[in-house]
Amino acid sequence: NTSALNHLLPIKPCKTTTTTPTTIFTATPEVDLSHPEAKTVMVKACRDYGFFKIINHGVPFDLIADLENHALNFFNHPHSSVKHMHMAAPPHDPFGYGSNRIGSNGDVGCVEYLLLNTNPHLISPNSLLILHQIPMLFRCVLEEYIGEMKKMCCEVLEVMAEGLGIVEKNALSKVVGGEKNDSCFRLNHYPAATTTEAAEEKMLVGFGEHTDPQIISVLRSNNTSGLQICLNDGTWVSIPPDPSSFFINVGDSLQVMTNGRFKSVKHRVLAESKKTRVSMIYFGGAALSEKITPLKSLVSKDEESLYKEFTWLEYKNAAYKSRLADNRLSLFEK
Ligand code: GA4
Repeated sequence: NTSALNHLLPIKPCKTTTTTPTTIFTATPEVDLSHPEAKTVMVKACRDYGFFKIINHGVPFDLIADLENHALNFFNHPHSSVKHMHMAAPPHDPFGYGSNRIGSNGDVGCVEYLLLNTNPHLISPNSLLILHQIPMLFRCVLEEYIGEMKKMCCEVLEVMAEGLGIVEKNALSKVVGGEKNDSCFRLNHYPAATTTEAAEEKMLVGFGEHTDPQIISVLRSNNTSGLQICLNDGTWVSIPPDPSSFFINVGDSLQVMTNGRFKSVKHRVLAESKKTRVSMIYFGGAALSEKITPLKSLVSKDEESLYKEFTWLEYKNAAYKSRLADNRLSLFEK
């Protein structure tokens, strides 16, 4: 039975695609959380794109650089014991170390990653294994960074609630800031495209198109291009890298909580660069038992929910059974 051993094979199934060069998007909305107009800019960005960036955020650059260096160090060691342990890890736990395969349903990408639960109460076996194997210093930096990301997520969601005219300041932030939040963290390492691929103007699919199932995602990458978002009219645009800012994606859960006012942004990573790309993403998720439903304080009494009732656990289970590019929310639309 070869399929049972598939996850042990060190494969390199990088899909290549030749696409016409994508337009560079120069209109990424910029939000300075301390600016009085932050809430207005943010809400408009969430409606128009489901995407914006946070500038002047106050997360120490040294912490960001430290984490990036630890990540590079890890990924640049092909014989790391963690990687080998994970080649043999059960395929049904999507957490831990992975390369080339995304999720468990056959999606592939030219990426190596570490995927970890951030809530110690909700940690999967593979997440735990990783945390026990990586150097202590790496783990400390990781924990500190994750702490900063949780704070940032809450701050963003507070400003957002205010912008939406919701009186309860923490109506959104309490969902990801709660004790039982099911958030996760991902370090992605995209190798540079080879010169042959570059010469042929082929772009490697690093991470195929998808939306994030959670509430919001906070992404930081090094100074390497590759991230693209899909605009409402279906065109794909490249986001110029900005290592000093954080990019925020609206996820499916927030689309539901705003009853479709905000759109979860379809995005992907195409390696079009001659440089290695490193990204670190915090996915702010609700508690498993949380009902993902339009906020009462946002919709009027006679406005009907566009979605069936479901909990984050139900949505997450359905999402993890889907393929990366699937429209996961359509299963829950009324
Ligand atoms: C996309 C957002 C996060 O990276 C992630 C991904 C998860 C995985 O890599 O295992 C999923 C993907 C993501 C959505 C659909 C399913 C699950 C891969 C996949 C095919 C960690 C998440 O929560 O959902």
